[in-house]
Amino acid sequence: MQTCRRHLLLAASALGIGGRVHAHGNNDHRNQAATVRKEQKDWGIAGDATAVRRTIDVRMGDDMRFRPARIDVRQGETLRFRVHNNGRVMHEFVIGTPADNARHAELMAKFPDMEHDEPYMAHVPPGTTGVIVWTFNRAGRFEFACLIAGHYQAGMVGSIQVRAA
Ligand SMILES: [Cu+2]
Repeated sequence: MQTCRRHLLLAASALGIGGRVHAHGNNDHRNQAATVRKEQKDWGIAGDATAVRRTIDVRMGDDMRFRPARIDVRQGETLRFRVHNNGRVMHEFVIGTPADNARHAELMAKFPDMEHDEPYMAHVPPGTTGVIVWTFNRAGRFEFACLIAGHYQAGMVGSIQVRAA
């Protein structure tokens, strides 16, 4: 138990999200994390539903692919992603820089039970749909990825190109 906690803390500090990585079954903390925090990230900031002008449906499958695999955005746009899991196993949709996602995926491979929840990610059980509203206020090339152990490594990654306004 002690070792497990230490690993989670290491994982949390490596992610720079101190205290927001929880062991499975810790529902109290998960509820707290459900409150959307607006924190500027390199790849944007949590968006308001009222600002949404475009909704993008993304499908995820057990073939470890996203459809579409590329999304083009104008800087300043707020998008609603409806993320459908058509597979039989859990998948997730996590927006980030390629470097952040790669680092995060490595941690998920080491600590498969690590829970994480942020406004730029959706964890989608089989046969269900997750929703994210995100504002792309910074231009650049970003990614969406499934960071579940083995999925990212199998190529479950898509690209987001945000064109400068
Ligand atoms: Cu997946």
